[in-house]
Formats: sequence, structure tokens, C-alpha cells
Amino acid sequence: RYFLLFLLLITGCNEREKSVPEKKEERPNIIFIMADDHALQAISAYGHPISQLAPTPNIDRLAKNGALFTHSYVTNSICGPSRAVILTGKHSHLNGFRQNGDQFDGNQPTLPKMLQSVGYQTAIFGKWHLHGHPKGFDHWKIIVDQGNYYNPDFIENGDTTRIKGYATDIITNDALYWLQNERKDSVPFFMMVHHKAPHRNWMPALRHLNKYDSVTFPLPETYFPKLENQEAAEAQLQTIYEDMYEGHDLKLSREFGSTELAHNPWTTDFERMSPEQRKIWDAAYLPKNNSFWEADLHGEELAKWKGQRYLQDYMATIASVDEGVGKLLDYLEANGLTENTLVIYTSDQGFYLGEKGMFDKRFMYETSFGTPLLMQLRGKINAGSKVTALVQNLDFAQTMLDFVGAPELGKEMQGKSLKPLLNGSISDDDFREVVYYHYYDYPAFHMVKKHYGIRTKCYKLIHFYDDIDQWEFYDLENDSLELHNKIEDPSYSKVITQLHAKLDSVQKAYGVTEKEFEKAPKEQIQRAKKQFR
Ligand code: SGN
Ligand code: CA
Repeated sequence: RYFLLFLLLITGCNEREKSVPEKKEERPNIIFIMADDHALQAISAYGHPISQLAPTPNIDRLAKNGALFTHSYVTNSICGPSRAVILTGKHSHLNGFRQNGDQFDGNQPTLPKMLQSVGYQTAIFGKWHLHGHPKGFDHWKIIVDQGNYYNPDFIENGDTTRIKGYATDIITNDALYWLQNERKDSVPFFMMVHHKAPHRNWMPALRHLNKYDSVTFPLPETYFPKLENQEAAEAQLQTIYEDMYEGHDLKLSREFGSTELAHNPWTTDFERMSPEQRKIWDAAYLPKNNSFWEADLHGEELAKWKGQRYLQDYMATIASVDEGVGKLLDYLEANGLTENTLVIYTSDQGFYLGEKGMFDKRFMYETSFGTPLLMQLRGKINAGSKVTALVQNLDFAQTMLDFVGAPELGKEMQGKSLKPLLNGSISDDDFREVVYYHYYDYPAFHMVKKHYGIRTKCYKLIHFYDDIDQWEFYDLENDSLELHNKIEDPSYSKVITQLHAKLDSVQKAYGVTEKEFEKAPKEQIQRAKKQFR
């Protein structure tokens, strides 16, 4: 009897709940913040050996109040292509932007256009790098091409203007101004904030020029790598101690006592500083450059010094990005918007901070293939959660469409919404078995060869092609640093055969055709080898 009564009570209770009209859920605003070349090792929340020295208390707030993705990858580790994937939710071969220098077809369906179609107010500030003007944004103000750190040129409504100041701060201020003055209260908004920093040549803001002077960073254990059976890694031109320009990249002077820069082939970055800015810059670098000359370093010591100078500038450049994130989060708090704004922080790809001796990106190795990803939405994303599923920038558009309640708009896209991972309706291991990668930008800067491949939870298979034909296979559980290419090891032959089959089926599923494996003309490669050396 009591059991029946209990049943009646709970069903009755449910009935009552159902009869209450459901509160119409408000659609969240979205702030999508993307830095350029921000390595996840340089975010404290990621907990890498170098992370504790990263100036990221505000980005860390996102990890504390939301989710941190530990296995987030790009589909093509280079700027323009990554941005095109994020806008379209399609791999490079379908969105048509395979390498920097391609022209983005702005007439294709994109996330901002879709969000506009469901009533969102949209805006983008900062780096675009897809050539042509942004479409699908009610307001846009972008830096020209790669942009410059000091006194950069911006394009707004078709007009190009040089703006005095520091790129990261200008972009943050533009975003804040828009939120404050141009954002409509009546509709939800979608705002993309794309920083130029911390892209090469890592010029920190004036207030951060001495931030890391007395810090010694732990250089990665692979800083002087012994490469075996990794021809593409041997052929690259992005080794810190071989390929960085002493003036442009390392801000080194010509000689003791001088403020004139050593090798600096692109004068535009320093020439556009005002005399006042340059004076502060020189006052900061002169003493440290003088100490360098006094130390008279050679060989490994010199190579290590270059790694330190690189990391000092790189980390100091991130400091202003992080301050900008802090300002946006504070704005949301102060205006009661935190509860209903999805905040995403990511980078257009990962970046080398000395791993295998390198800077830059491009490779399908973990360091440049992996990219930071953090998301916050109070009440919807558990604070302090970690997602280990294999996810990609290919998934971002569908994730946002899902959060705004319009998943059907992404039906032509190739990713998957990450929302089920964030509300626990799918386990990390069940989300996805493989991620697919294809890099095309060869011959080009840094001469990283064309390659494609897949990664599963435990393994990675890569094929480098064009003027090379080498397969690489890594057992990631036993060789997380990817130092041992085991493609010839008979004990893995079964696994490798399975991976080949998986690669074929993934390529088929994504609509990859023979056309994607075209080779560059030999003469072009010869010319580039000289040009980029
Ligand atoms: C510039 C950089 C390269 C970098 C590319 C692509 N040189 O050419 O080091 O790989 O951009 O970067 S620089 O000294 O002129 O900055 S990307 O992020 O735009 O893809
Ligand atoms: Ca980039």
C-alpha cells in the first residue's frame, strides 16, 4: 500500500512539474577568443614543465570555471587553413583553403552567417588572414595580413588605418568597446577576438619588456634531438639555434653597446615603432644584449641562450593576451553576462617551444598538432572539468550551433558537437576513434614537407610525401615524445595494417580524392630551398 502511495506521489509530482510551462531557455552569447600560435605548454592550467612560468592567470580562470580539453587537435597546423576550418566546419580540401596564401571563398556557408540567420549579432576583431574581407559579421575590424605588434594597420569598413599602440591591447579594447557600446541588449551576440600575439617575431608590450629577464626556463629534454628515421624533421628549417634571425627574432644587437639590430630582414616590425616606443624598447634590451656579448657564448651554450631569449619574449608577449582575456571576463562579470555567455579560448594551432629544437608549427607531431582549448559556460559546463576525448577545431562550429539550439544548421559540416562531452551524455572514450590531418604548405617558409595521417588514442600514422615518401608510426603510450618511428618494427605490423585501413576509410568518409596529393613542381622546391635557408 505504501509503495502504491509512493508511486502515486512521484508520478503526481512529475505530472505537476510537466504542467508548469517550461521556461524558454535563453540562447547563450558566445565569445570566441583565439590567439595566434599559443602553445598549450604556455598556459599554466595545462601543467607542462614550462607552464608554471606562463603568465596566464586569466586563461586559467576558464579552466577553473569550465572545461580544459587535453587532446584538442587541428586538421592542418597553419594559420589561414585553421581559421577556414573553424568558420566552415569542413576540412581544408572542402573549404578550399589548403595553405596560407590561398583565397578564402567567402560565399560558402559559414558559422557567423548561420548565427546571423538565427538572429545573432556578430562581430570579429583582430587577425583574419584569409584574404578578402570577412562576411557574415555585422561589425568587423581586422589587422592587415599578419599584422604588426606596434602601431599596426587595421581595416574597418574597407578603410585601412594605422593605429598607434600595441596590437593585443588595441584588439582587446575594440572588443570591449563593441560590447559596451554597440552590442544590442535585445539579441544574443557572437564575437570573435583573434589576437595577433604570440606570433613570430614575439615583440612584448612595452610594460612587459623586462618581465622574464631573471627567469631561466627549463628547455625541453629534446632541445638537442637525435633524430632517427625522421627525414622530414631533419629537412625542416625551423630550428631555434639554426634558423632564427638574430635581430628580427632574438632582438639581439649588432655588437656590445649598440642598439642597432643584428640580422633583421623584415625591417617593418621595428621601423614602425615611434621614437618614444623605440627608446623604451632600447632601454630594456641594451643591458641584456650587452650581457650577452660579454658572456661570449659558443656552441651549445649559445644555442641554449637563444632558447632562453626566445622563451622570455614569447611568454612576455602572452602576458598582454592574458590581460585581455581577464578584461573580457571581468566585463562579463560586471554586466551580469557570465551566466549566459559561452567563452572559448583556443589558438589557431599549437607551437614549438624548443621541443626537438624547434619553433613554429606545421607538423602532425603532438606539439604542433595539439592546440589549447578551454570553454566556460556556468551551469552548463562543470567547473574544473577535464575532457580527454580526441577533438578537433573541425568541431567548433557545430559545438557553437548546438549550444545556440540550431544544430541542424551544421548538417553539411564534418565535425561533431562537443556539447555531449560537456554535459556528460557521452564518455570521452566513446566520442571519436580517429582524428584526420593534412598539411599542404610546401614548399614554403620553414620547409615542412606535405603530410597527412591519423591519430587514435594510442597510435599515430603519418605519410610525408611530395619530394619525399616516408611513413612514420608512433606508439604514443610508450613514446609520447615521438622520437622512435617504428614503421619498420615487425612487432607492430598488425597495428600498422589496421591503421592503414582506418586511414583509407577516414579519407573516404571525409571525401578526400586523389587530387589532394598533387606534387609541387621540382624547380619551385629548389628555389624555395635557397630562399628559406
Ligand atoms: C610568417 C613567419 C613564419 C610563419 C608564417 C606563418 N615569419 O611568415 O615564421 O611560419 O608567418 O604563420 S615572420 O618572421 O615574418 O613572422 S601563420 O601563423 O600565419 O601561419
Ligand atoms: Ca598561427
